[in-house]
Amino acid sequence: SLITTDKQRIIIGLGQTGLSCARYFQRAGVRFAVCDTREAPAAAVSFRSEFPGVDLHLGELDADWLAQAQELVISPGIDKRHPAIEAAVAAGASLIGDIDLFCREAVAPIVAITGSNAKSTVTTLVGLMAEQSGMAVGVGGNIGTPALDLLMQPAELYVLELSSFQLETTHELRAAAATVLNVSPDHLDRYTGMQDYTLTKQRIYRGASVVVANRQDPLTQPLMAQGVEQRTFGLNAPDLKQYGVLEHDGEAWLACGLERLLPERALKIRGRHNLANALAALALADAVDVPREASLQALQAFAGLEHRCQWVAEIDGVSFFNDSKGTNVGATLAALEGLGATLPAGNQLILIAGGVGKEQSFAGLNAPLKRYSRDLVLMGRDAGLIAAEVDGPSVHMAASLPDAVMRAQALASAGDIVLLSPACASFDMFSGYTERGDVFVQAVEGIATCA
Ligand code: UMA
Ligand code: ADP
Repeated sequence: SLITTDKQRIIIGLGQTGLSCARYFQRAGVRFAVCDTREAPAAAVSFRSEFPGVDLHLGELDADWLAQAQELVISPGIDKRHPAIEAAVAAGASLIGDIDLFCREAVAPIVAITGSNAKSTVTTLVGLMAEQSGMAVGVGGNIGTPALDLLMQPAELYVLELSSFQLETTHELRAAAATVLNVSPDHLDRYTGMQDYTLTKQRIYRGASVVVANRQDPLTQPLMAQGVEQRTFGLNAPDLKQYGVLEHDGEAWLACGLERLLPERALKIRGRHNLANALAALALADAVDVPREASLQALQAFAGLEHRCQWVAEIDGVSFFNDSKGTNVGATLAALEGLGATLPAGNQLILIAGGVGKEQSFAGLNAPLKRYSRDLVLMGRDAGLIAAEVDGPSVHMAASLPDAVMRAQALASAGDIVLLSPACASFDMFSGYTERGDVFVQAVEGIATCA
């Protein structure tokens, strides 16, 4: 009927995603409106000048208005359990995300990457591998450029980092290759529990041609039997056609089946966890026919992303590492184990952690802390919660991150490592993990100048 055909799309959320959806609908000549639960989202002013005449509703969501839409396109930062959204859906509105819109349009094959940790590292690597081979590749999603904006450039391949928030509203991705890299507790404030969170991550496998799973993490293995080609990666020796690590002449090699590809020392990225990341990227690139030669070249050239186990300075023999992107226990575990394994005998790793704990249990940190740390420096809102769960190292409470750096430096001796890997979100003290990492680097550089 006339009434249904005249229905508009409503974009919920005026952030990066909402803006990319608005640009997409405008290009497609589709009628749409936008709303945001905030009274004054930062993008409102520029939105009004870029999209004059488009309806923009700010503040409290109105279920009746939402229910009239043909489709609701929800941003990842909004919980779809919002009462007004649930009411609109119950009244018949369909709920989709920007990734659904992207999949309707994208012609080139998609490599889709999720996981609790290492998403950005693996996404960047696969993008660099494809680029090295001369392919026109669009890299985006949770890592930064909203997926729909990638459609504005010609591409032979898309590499998408997808968060669990984005996957919640993704219905049929049909990726050429999809992976869940690892699953450990994160964002549990948005999910009813680990099962809910894991199932959300596994939505990435829907309709995939090749599934890449982590042999050492059962939660990454597709739960539904679906007859798709499965490849695996892991830090143990691989079966035929699988990706893993082979020991040869006392050295660890990246390998595919029995074929040795690169020795560990040829990589610039450090730590065992980065071997797993390299293997996952290779498996994905192989699955979409990026020439192996180009992939291995890109892998050797990659020095890692900022704020991920990044070496900052060595002062009086003490090495400082910035892992501000370690925003959950799983990430901090990987950083502790990855760097701890490189400590000279008798030396310790002093961890700086704390912030917003996102309802995680911190008990998992105890094993590596017992092995590698005599001192632990805590800061931020949930420092007390962490202190209550760890036993082993002496706990030192810091008033700020620069204070934490000073305390850590005072405790450290030559050969030790000081690692910022908070296992927490940063929003109690900083605008985000980038600012937190920058403050850490500044504090370390301050010490370096005094030293
Ligand atoms: N918000 C409201 N009301 C609204 C809409 C948003 O309060 O109506 C709040 C959200 O709760 C959130 C903020 O506004 O605090 C931003 O939310 P958004 O959905 O508008 O975010 P975008 O600007 O569209 O950015 C999103 C991703 N952000 C989130 O998932 C929170 C970006 O990932 C992503 O780069 C971008 O889309 C492009 O795809 C950021 C992120 O923090 C880096 N991701 C989380 C993570 O990595 O852990 C999942
Ligand atoms: P994401 O995009 O998923 O947050 P990043 O590549 O930005 O992932 O890395 C985030 C953090 O995860 C890093 O700071 C590091 O501490 C940790 N990390 C890196 N690789 C792994 C891995 N294979 N397993 C667990 N944690 C990892």
